[in-house]
Amino acid sequence: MPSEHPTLADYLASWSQGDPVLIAVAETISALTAASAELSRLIAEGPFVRGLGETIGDAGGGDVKKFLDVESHKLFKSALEKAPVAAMGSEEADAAEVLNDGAALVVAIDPLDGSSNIDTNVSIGTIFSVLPVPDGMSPDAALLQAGKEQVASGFILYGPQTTLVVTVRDGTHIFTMAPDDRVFQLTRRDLKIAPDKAEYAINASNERHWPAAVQAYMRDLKAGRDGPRRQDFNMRWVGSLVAEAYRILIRGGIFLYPGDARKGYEKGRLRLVYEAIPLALLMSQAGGAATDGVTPILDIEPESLHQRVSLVFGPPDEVERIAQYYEARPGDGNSPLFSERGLLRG
Ligand code: FBP
Repeated sequence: MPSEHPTLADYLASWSQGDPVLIAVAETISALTAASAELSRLIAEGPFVRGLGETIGDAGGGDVKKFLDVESHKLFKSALEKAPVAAMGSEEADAAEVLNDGAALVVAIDPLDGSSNIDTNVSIGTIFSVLPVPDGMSPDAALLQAGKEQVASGFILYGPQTTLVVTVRDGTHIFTMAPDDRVFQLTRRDLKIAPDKAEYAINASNERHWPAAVQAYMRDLKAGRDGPRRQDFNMRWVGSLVAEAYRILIRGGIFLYPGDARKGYEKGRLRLVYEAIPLALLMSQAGGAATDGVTPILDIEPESLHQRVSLVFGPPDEVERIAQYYEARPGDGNSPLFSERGLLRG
């Protein structure tokens, strides 16, 4: 009798069906999750490992580099060296790193998202995007393909449970790591984002810097049942993108990290290639949507590995509603494609 909770390995084997390209994707996901199981153990050791949450440098643009950021990068790099991966583009390295010449895939990765939360014992995670290397394309260029070209993406959440949220373009599924044998097992198949949860996630301390479109949208949400939405909204802000994404996949709600008027935040805070793009595929496979406020994240052609982007995700109707606020304020949009879409629509 098939198990109620098939393992990740079983799921990937039955999905890949002996196809060499799909087997390469499966091997890559297995390598990533094996490293994540090790990382989860290291995180759980917390105060027993000297300096785990220690800041060891400034990564620029409001980011600090912690000991655990560097350790996570090393763990994933050494795991991917043994997978069919030509290059890895990581938040923790300035340029893409070559792994296996001629291999079929590349991986973009944020080895440890939410690292400002390490020492507060709050959920953190690893986000990854798997892309093909088309014939004649260099691995560097392959890392900068639009998100719609991804063959797989996912994140591992190190929280009360260690959980993998993954898509191989066959729905978005959750695998939970069993505490005894540390094997990932399918615990939720084919997630679908709830369309109408009245909950938002945004760092409200930046309100005065937001574009007028976001200020107007948020004013309408906060007006609750006395405002145009005619219902009260709840707020959550964990400060770990992976935790917000997980909550929204599980119970709905909307996430915004818009570009704003602060120096260095004009294009937002989050990274396009290894944060927004993989999350956007997970969202779309779960019936949701992700944009930079206006343009679908999966359609954006990245220009550089560490590029920042405004990010909005959640149920499609709410994401579209936010686009309308931007469109109602021409010139206020932070998206370079704002006027293009306006023109297209016109
Ligand atoms: P890192 O990738 O450097 O960990 O930073 C990303 C992040 O921590 C996200 O997880 C989170 O959504 C955001 O920054 C929080 O930013 P802020 O502190 O401005 O609210």
